[in-house]
Amino acid sequence: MTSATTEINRAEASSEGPLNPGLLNKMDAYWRAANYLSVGQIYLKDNPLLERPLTLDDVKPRLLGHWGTTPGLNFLYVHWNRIIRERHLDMIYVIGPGHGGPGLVANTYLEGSYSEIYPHIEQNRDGIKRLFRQFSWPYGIPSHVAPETPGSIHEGGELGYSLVHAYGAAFDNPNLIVACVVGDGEAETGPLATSWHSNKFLNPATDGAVLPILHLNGYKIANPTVLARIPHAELEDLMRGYGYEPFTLEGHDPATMHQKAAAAFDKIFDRIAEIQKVAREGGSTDRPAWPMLIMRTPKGWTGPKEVDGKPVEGTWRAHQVPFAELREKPDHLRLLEDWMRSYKPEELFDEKGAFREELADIAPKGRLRMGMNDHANGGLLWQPLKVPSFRSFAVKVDTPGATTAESTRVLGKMLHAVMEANMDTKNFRVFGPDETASNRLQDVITRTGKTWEAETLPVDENLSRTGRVMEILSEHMCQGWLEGYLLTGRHGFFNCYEAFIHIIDSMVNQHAKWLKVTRQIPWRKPIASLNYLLSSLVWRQDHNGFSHQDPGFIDHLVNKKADVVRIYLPPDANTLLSVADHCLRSKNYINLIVAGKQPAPQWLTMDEAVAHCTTGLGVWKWASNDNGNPDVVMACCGDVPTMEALAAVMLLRTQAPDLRIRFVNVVDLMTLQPSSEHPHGLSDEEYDLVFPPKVPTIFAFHGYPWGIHRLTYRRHNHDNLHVRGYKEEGTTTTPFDMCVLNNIDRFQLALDAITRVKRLASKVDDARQWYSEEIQRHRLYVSENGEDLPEIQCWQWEPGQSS
Ligand SMILES: Cc1ncc(C[n+]2csc(CCOP(=O)(O)OP(=O)(O)O)c2C)c(N)n1
Ligand SMILES: [Mg+2]
Repeated sequence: MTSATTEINRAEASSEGPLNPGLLNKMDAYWRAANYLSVGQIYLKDNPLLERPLTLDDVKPRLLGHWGTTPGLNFLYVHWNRIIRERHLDMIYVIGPGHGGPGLVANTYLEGSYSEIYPHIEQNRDGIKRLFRQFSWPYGIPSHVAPETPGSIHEGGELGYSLVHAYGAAFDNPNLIVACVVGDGEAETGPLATSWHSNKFLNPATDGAVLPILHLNGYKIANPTVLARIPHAELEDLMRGYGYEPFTLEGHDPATMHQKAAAAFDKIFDRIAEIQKVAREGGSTDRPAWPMLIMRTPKGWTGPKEVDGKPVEGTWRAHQVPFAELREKPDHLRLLEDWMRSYKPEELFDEKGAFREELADIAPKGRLRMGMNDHANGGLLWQPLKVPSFRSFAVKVDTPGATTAESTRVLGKMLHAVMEANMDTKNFRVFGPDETASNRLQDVITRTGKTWEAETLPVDENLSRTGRVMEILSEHMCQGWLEGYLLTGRHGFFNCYEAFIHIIDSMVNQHAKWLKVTRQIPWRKPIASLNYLLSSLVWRQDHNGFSHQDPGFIDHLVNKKADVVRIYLPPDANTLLSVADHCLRSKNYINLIVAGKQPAPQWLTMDEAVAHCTTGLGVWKWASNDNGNPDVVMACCGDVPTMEALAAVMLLRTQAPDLRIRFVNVVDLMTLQPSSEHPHGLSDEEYDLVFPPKVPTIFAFHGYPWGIHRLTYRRHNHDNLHVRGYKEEGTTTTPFDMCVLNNIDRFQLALDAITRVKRLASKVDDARQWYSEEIQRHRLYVSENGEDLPEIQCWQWEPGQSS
C-alpha cells in the first residue's frame, strides 16, 4: 500500500463506508453485547441482565481481569466475523494480549460455540449468570485466552509469542488465515520484534496467510508504549522495513470506526487473496509485501472516561479493572451500572436472556465460527507421522565399543527418511537456529532444502522456497513456529546447541502448562509431542569453550509436570534411533533427547538398544562382574559419562582386581524418580534390584550432579549414591581435560569406587597416590602437546570377565 492510500484511511471521518446502515447497526450492537458480557464477567456474579438496580450483592468480592485491551479485541472479532461470512474464510485468531480473555469468551459465547462446548453455559439468563460467575473464580475459568477458551491456540499470558505462533499455524495450511493481534506493549519484547521476519519464511503458494494487527492502544500496564510514541510515519516505515504493507485504522467514534474498519479489512483481505492468486495461479516467486494493520484506538475504549477525577479511558489506568472499591465508594456502584447500561442490554438480549436472533445471525455458522475451527484444536486434525523402520539405519555393533559413529549423523539419515515418508501429507518440519548441519543432521536437509523466501545468491546451498527444514538464528522463532505447527495438528523436531536452548526456557514453560491443562479438557484432542534434540554438548566444546557449556535444560524440564516431560540420554547411535522413533510417534509430551555429535564408540546392537530403551535403564552384563552380588554399582547417564564409566571399570581391573562391579546405564532419566512421582519411575522394588540397598553407587551424569540427587532422594540408600557431573568448570580445552576439570574422568570414578567400598579401605591411600600421578601426567601432557594422551585418545573398551 502507498502512503497515499494510508492517508485516505486515516483521513476518513464520515460514517459512510461499505456497511449498509442495517449491518452497521447490527455490528455495533454485536460489539456492545461483547463489551457488555466482558464487563459483566469482570464485575458481576448476579443480576446478569440488569433487570433490577445493581446492588453490592451482585458484585464479585474479588474483581479480577483486564478491561483495557478487551473492547479493541471485541471490535476486531465482530469485523472478522463479517469478513469470514462474506468470504467463507477458514480463519483462526491468535490474541497476543491474552489478558483480554473476557472478550474471547464473550465472542465465542455470542457465536454459540461456547454453549456447544460447555452446555451448562446456556443461551439464556442463567447461562449468562454462570458465564459471569465462572470468570476468574475459584475452579471457574482463567482470566486469559487459556486452553479452556474455544478457538484458542495461544494463551497470551506471557507476552511475545503471538506472531510466531500465528506463522507456525499458517505453514503448510494454504487455506488458513490467521488473524493475529499484537499488543503494542507485547511488540517491545525480543521474540515479537523478531517475529515480523517470519514473512521471509512463508510461501504464499503453499502456506496460509497471517494478518498481523498491531493493537496500538498506547499503553502497557503503567507506561506508554514505544510504538505509540514515535511518529506515525516512522512506525509505518518500520513495518515496511520488515517487509509488510501497513494499513492504518485510527479513531474512537464507533460508527465511523466500523465503516473505516470494514473498508480497511475489505482492502486487506482483497490484497491477501490477490497475493495468493498471483503466487498460486501466476506462479510468481516474488516475496510479497503482506498487509498488516495498525489499529490506533483508546485503551479501555467505551469504558468509564474518568474515575475519582482521573482520566481512565485512553490511558494506562484502563489496563485492569478500571475501578474497584465498590463497597467503600457508593458512586462506584453507580458508575458500574451506568457503564453497563450504556451498552443497552435490553436491546441485545431478549426477555429470557438469549442473544437476539437478528444479531446472532451476523456471526458465521458451524465450523466457520472461530470458536469451532478445527485448526485451533489441532488434535482433531492430527494424523500419525509415518516413521520408516529405524532399524534400517542401525549401526552394526559386533562387540561393544569396537565401532565408532557420530550418533546424530545417523539420526539425520533417519530424519531424512521421515521427511521423505511424509512428503505427501506435508505435516513434518525440522527446526533449528542455524545449527542443523553443525549438529550433523545434514542428511535431513538434502530432501527438501531449507525454507527461504528472501533473496538467494549462487553461493547459497540448499535454500528452497519449499524447504521443510527451518533455520533462523532465533531459538525463540524455532520454538514458536514449532509450537504453532504442533498446536494445529502437525509434527516437528527441534535441534539446538545444548547451552543455548535455555533461551527458550520460558517458552517451554508455557507450552508445558498448555499441555498440562489440555489433558484435563475432554474436547481438546492430543497433539504431537514437542521433540528436542540437544547436541553440541557440554563435554565436547572443542571450538567454543565455557560459553557453550551448560547442561541445565535437563534440570529446567525436570520441574515440569511429570505427565508432560520425558528426558532421554541415549549413550550411542542405536539407542538414539530407538528413542527418536518413540518420541516422534508420541503425543502430548515434551521429549528431550540429549545426544552427542562427535565420533564415539558404539555399545549396543539394535536389538539390545531397543530392549535397553524399553526398560529405560539396565545392567550392562558385558561390563559387569558382580554375579548378582556387587561391591559397587558403576552407573552412568549420557554418552561421555558412559565412556568414562566404562574406562573406569577397566582401570579398576588392575587397581582393585577382585572388586565386583555392576555396570548400569540410564537412558530414560525419569526412571530414577519413584513411580509415585513420574509414570516412567521404577517402583522401589525394581530400583532396589538394580541399585541394591547397602551397596555404594558411583554415578557419572551428563548434567549437573544435583539433578540425580533430586530424582533419587527418596530412594533407599540415597546416602550411598555419589554423583559426578558437570560442576561449571570449563574452558576451551581437550575433551578429556573437560572431564578432569569436573571430576567425572575415569581416574576419579575409579578412585571413587575404591574409596566408597569399605573392604578396600587399606587400598585408599595407594589409590589416591595413583590418581594424583595420573592426573598430573595428564595435565602435563595436555598443556605441553595441546591434545589428550595417546592412550586416552585411542582408548577402547576391552572385555574382562563379565558376569
Ligand atoms: C513477558 C511478559 N512480561 C510482562 C508481563 C506482564 N504484563 C501483562 S499485560 C502487560 C502490558 C501489555 O501491554 P500491551 O501488550 O500493550 O497490551 P494491552 O495494552 O493491549 O493490554 C504486561 C507488562 C507479561 N504478561 N508477559
Ligand atoms: Mg497496549
